[in-house]
Amino acid sequence: MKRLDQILANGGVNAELELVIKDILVACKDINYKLRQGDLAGILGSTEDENIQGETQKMLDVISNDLLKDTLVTNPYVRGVGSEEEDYTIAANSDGKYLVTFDPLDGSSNIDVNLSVGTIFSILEAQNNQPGNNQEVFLQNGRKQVVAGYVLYGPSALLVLTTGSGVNLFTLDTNIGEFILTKQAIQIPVDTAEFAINMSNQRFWEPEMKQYIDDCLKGETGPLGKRYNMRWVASMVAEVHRILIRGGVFMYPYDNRDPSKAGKLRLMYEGNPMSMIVEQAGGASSTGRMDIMDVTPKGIHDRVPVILGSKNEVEKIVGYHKK
Ligand code: P6P
Repeated sequence: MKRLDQILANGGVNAELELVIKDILVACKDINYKLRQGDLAGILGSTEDENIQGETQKMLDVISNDLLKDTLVTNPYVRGVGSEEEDYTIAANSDGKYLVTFDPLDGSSNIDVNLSVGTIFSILEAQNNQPGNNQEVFLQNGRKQVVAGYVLYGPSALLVLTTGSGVNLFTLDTNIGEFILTKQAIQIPVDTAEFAINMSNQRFWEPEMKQYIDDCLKGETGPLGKRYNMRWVASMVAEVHRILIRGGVFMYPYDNRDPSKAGKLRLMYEGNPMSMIVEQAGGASSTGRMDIMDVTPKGIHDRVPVILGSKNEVEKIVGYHKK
């Protein structure tokens, strides 16, 4: 059974980057411990505060964010961090090489009902000497990511990680506090008959998305010629993990509830890291009109429409947007 550090050493990850990844995972192990305490530690429920996204913060959103932030800002190789829960990017060390963006607890609306949540993270290299509290240094497209990963706090605590040469899955052995390699070089099935979308937003979608879902629902006698199944967990990490393991397509498309926003999900710490993971596992990831990782960010909290998963199905959906 190989431990994470053995895989990183073999994966050509330099010692500095390895330390950044390890610090992220130190915080994630602590988040995992606190999640499993739940009500016993009195840390479920919401705070009185709203984050910059306009979402009410759960207590565990704040706890998870602080654990990651406090660990990373003291790492000598980190220039700065950007978080879904922080208004602005935060400076760490002016001579640090790496920038870390994260959604500390994705899917946190599920916490109070004991469903899966996760931490999503992405690592970029600073391309100039700007300090980490200047968001400009973060604004690189997803192709520039050197690491992407998530920790899924489910029945098992799982780490999915890519450093640019495939996707590996690790399971947390809580007896020794180590992530153990349990699946190597994951490949997403290129075809699927399972889609994940929040159907209650249907009336707000663009016609192209409405048409694709309508055609899915027509089943075997419709233009797509097969019977589709549907899932919606309201936790992107759980949906992406299901897709990595058995295929599928996840969509949070543009909708016109707030025309000023390109979508609900955020580019820098949801769209980009999940797109790197999915593409590294042989899947595809698109806004519907271009690859997500080719989108040029203008701000750390930019939104993006997300269509990702089984390659052939994503290409089909992109085809609807090109008609
Ligand atoms: P809705 C969680 O808040 C999240 O950012 C993703 O993890 C998830 O896929 C989506 O939003 C759920 O959104 O509108 O269905 O609650």
